[in-house]
Amino acid sequence: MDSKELLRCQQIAVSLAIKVGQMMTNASGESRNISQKDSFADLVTETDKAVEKFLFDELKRHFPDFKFIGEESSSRVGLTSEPTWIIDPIDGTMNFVHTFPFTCVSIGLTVDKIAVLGVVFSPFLSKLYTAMKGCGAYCNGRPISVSKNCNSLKEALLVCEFGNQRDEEKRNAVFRNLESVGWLCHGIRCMGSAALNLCYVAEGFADAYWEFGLHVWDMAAAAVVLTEAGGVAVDTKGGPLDLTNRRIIGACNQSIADQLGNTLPIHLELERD
Ligand code: LIP
Repeated sequence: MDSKELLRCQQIAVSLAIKVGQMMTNASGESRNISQKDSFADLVTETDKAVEKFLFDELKRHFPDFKFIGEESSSRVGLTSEPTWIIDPIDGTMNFVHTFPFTCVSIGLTVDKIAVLGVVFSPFLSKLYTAMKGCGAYCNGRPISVSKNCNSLKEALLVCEFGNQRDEEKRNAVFRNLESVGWLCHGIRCMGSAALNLCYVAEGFADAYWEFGLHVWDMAAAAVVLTEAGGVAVDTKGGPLDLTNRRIIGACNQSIADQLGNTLPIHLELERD
């Protein structure tokens, strides 16, 4: 895909994300018609579904030949090399349900299974993150950069998530990893949106984030924001990020990513997307 086409993709994704922001704020405070998915802590609201339909319809109109993956409608992800829009209509649904403002819409585009464009918009935080491969990362139109002076876990503010699975293997992994890393760093925050966590590392507010159990739609868009802000998005065991293998370390630099990955005692192997 050439840069002109990528720019057109970004312009359309941004205009749609802003419209989605309006849908999210309009729904806030109203009954959200909530249902459970895989566990009592894995929820979907009427707004998630409405946003996903809106984005699919609009993007299909502009890009009829592209493929589409969305959290609420793609049972088997099957990421291919084709240009693919990857949508999380509301990332941080649990926050949305509770009116905790750390929630966003996430629109990513992959080509050859690599994320090349990311648009992440949080209407409640008034933050619009945008990035295209090779063109830098921006928040509300201003360039952003990862933190520059963090060289050891001892000086790092970290972000992680409990996630929304509740099985014993996952619970054990979360607590053992937290216990191993938690006392070695400046602090740990768990805020409930994978996409915004990655964007906060991109903006230099935190130094690294890790999670096991997330999906391609939680990370595709924001991984571009992070890498374009000078950070790294990698597999927890090291090596390149695989968008379909359900785990990520996003960090301000490779050394912090390696230190974090080497400190985590459990690297969950989950069924791939
Ligand atoms: C959620 C994430 C959250 C993570 C959960 C889940 P959803 O996305 O952003 O941070 O811990 O595993 O993936 O379901 O709100 O789109």
